[in-house]
This record gives sequence, C-alpha cells and structure tokens, in this order.
Amino acid sequence: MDEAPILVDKREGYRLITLNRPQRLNAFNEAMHRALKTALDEAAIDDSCRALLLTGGGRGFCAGQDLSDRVASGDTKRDLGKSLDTYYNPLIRKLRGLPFPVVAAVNGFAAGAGANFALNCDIVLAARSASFVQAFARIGLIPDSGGTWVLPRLAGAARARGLALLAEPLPADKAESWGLIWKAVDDGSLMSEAEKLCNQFAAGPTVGLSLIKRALDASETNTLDAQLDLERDLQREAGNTPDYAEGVRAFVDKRAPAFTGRRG
Ligand code: T3D
Repeated sequence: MDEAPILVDKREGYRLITLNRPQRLNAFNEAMHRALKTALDEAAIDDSCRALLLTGGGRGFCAGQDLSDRVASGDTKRDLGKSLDTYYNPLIRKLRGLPFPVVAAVNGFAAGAGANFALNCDIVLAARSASFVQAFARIGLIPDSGGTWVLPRLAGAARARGLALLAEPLPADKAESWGLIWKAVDDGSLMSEAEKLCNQFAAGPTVGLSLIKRALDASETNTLDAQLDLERDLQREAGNTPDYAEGVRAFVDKRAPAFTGRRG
C-alpha cells in the first residue's frame, strides 16, 4: 500500500503536518493536495487547534509540483490554469485564511510551489542548510501559489525580480536578512524552535491572533483610512473576547495570563 502523503500529529493545542513524499522531496501530487485540503479543513473547525506547524519529511521541505506527473504525453497539452484553480489556489487561500497562526519549519529545499507554500505561512523558520528556489523559470513557468504576490511584498521589487527571473537558490540566512522569512536557525534546533513557537501560540489569545492576521492581510490593499476603520471594527471584536478580559486582569494581578482561545 502507498504511504500516506502527509502525516498529521494532533498535539496539545496545535497540529503538526509533515509532508511525506521524501523520495520526491515532498513534491505535490493530487493525493497530497487532497490530503492537505482535508487536514487544513479539519484543523480550521477544531476549536482545540490553536496553531499549525508544517514541515517536510526527509531532507527537503517541498519541491513544488511533482514533475513526473507532468511529462508531456503525445500532443496532449495540459491546462496548468486548471491545476492552479483546482489545487494550488484553493490551498493558498485556505492556508492564509486559517483562524490561527501557521508556522513553517523549512528543513531543506523549498522549491517552486513548495517555496511559496512556505512563504504564505505566518512565521517561517528555516534550517540554516535550507534554501528557497523560485524554480519555475527553469522550466518555463511563472511563480505561482502566490509567489508573484508575496515576493515583492516580502523582499522588495528588485529582489523579487531577481529571485523569479534567475531561479537561483536563496540560502536561509540570506532569506532572513532579505526579510523573506522570520528566522534561520541551526539545523539541529529547527523543530524545537518551531515547537516552542507553536506552544506559545497554543496558549495565546487565539481570536486576537487571528484578527491580527486579518488586519495585516487587509492592509496589503487598504488605504490608511480604510485600515483605520478596519482596526476599529476588529479591535471592537477583540475587546469582546474573554481573552482580552483575562489579559488585562492578569496584567493588573501581575501574573501570566491563562488564555483559552474561546470566541465568546
Ligand atoms: O503543474 C502544475 O500543476 C502547475 C504548478 C506548478 C507548481 C510548481 O511547483 S512548478 C516547479 C516544480 N518544481 C521544480 O521545478 C523543482 C524541481 N526540483 C529541483 O529543482 C531539485 O530537485 C531541487 C533544487 C529542489 C533539489 O535538488 P537536489 O539536487 O538536492 O535533489 P534532486 O536530486 O534533484 O532530487 C532528489 C529526488 O527528488 C530526485 O529523484 P531521484 O533521482 O533520487 O529518484 C528528483 O527527481 C526528485 N524530485 C525533486 N523535485 C521533484 C522531484 N521529483 C518530481 N518532481 C519534483 N518537483
């Protein structure tokens, strides 16, 4: 029987999802897309899940589309737009819309859609030996999975163009200094650092954290005026959560807050 394309480990307060096609550097095939969709859907509706950790099994994070599924057969042309509509775009939308923080622990190559899958997570930690490659131009494609959207926003216009047009590996340390990721860490401490963050998020004010995500996402297109209005609305929502009441009470009592992540 085939191995499961992803592994889901339900931990106290968060889930660890491991991409599990190590012989192909965890490249995406349809089975992996389907399994990921189910796992993200399940996590999104589980109130006890307050963070998500994504990593790759074996020596890579994810090598993007499985190209062995794309070898041209005869004259038949494949509609890659359909592939994006069916798999990659819903995946990125779902990932960015999750109502809790998502941490990527990039343990090796993150290439093609695999790089942009990682870069769409809220916090990206990468092992120092890891690299990000916008591999698309090497095979005549354009960066997808939100690559043309996140790259200029994270790294700036000049670096986005260089990364996309040259398709050279960007080592983790440089990705950090370019502002593409949160932090590069020693290989041996990647998972423990990522788990520490997830434990912190799992004990955090989940509704407030999800509202922070919404506000920052909206700021990408909002005017200052619209953003100020949105901040007012989201702050009203945050101020009505039990975690806000607890946070203030804990501050006054000079103790650590015990957040529940409950909505109301
Ligand atoms: O098609 C659509 O639906 C449109 C959407 C497209 C989204 C995309 O992601 S397009 C971009 C696809 N990805 C790539 O172009 C990256 C291809 N991989 C690489 O360039 C290199 O493998 C890496 C730079 C990531 C790593 O290089 P290296 O030298 O460390 O490893 P390797 O030897 O190339 O790979 C190890 C094995 O994984 C190897 O198999 P083997 O020879 O040991 O049996 C290799 O074939 C396999 N592998 C790596 N990437 C893929 C892959 N197999 C299938 N698809 C892959 N993407």
